[in-house]
Amino acid sequence: DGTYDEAMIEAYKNDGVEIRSYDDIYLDTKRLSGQVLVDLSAINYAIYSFIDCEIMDGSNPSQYFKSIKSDVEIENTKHAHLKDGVAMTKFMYWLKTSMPDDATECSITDKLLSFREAQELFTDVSFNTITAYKENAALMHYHPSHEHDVHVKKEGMLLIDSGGQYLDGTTDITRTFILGEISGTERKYFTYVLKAMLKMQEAVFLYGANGIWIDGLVRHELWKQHIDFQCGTGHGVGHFLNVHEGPNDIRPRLRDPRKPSAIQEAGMITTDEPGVYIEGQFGIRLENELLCVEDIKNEYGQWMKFEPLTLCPIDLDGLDVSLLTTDEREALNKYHEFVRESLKPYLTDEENEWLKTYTRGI
Ligand SMILES: [Mn+2]
Repeated sequence: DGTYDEAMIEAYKNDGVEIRSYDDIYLDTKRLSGQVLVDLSAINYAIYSFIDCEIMDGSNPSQYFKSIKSDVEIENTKHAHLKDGVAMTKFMYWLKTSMPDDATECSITDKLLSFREAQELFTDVSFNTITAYKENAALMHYHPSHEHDVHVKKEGMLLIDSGGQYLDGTTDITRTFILGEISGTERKYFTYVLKAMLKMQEAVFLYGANGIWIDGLVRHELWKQHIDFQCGTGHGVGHFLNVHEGPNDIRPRLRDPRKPSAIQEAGMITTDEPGVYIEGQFGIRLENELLCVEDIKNEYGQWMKFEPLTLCPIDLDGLDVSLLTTDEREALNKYHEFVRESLKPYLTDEENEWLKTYTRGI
């Protein structure tokens, strides 16, 4: 109908794709014959009722192909994470050293945005930033609002779940920052959340492990303490696309009982984001994005592991180091060394000096 660019239509035609008018789908659906693959959880009833042949219910295979990133996408994504890490770490330095006394959830959100905007190829946030102070962080999908802006003081915890869309990749990161005094309970739970996050980041598993298996591994760290959280542990992330992308969910049960939990494949990018939410008191969440890669292969099969992509310190001010095992301390130190060395060329001398303290070995 003339709303499409001619060159685009031509390019699609060369790839065997024909552009049709939007409403043609209903009559075209009626003309289908033989067997058709339909994702019954993703179509409307009108389309369903027009199908007059055998239906095979299943996911669109393109979802799976898309979730396995190409070498170029992986290289670009790493670059996007480097820039996002520079922005997040400069922001953390500001938060820890220069946050003004009249700071609010909204003013802090704007400040974080300004650090992302300074990065090349930044286009927008990848979702509305969740900046949640103290008990607001216990509400899982909280967003700050100008109508009810909240004063942020130099005490307690501040949870920020945010991300950026860059032309070379999409990011999603959560950090819980310690702004001053916190209670012993908060410190204990902060440390348990870190233990759970490290479980996935450090996981080694035989090829074939799916999202339910990995969820159990992570959640067990919290279940040992008889605490749980009412959401998934992780999700796939698109490449300059949706910040939530299937099928590589990490969650305790299937979203749709007809779709099996996806197996982790090399090249998938998945978030690792356990949390603890205590109503009326506080919320703690830590989130890194992980790239699934092949480990060694031996007589047991192909071993798999994860590489962290996210580059920002975990706030050591929230930790009770005595609750960590030697392995956990080594894993955190290894991650912090990776953060420090990766970001070093892009930070000022003052920021690097500060970063040394916040990535120190524990
Ligand atoms: Mn996420």
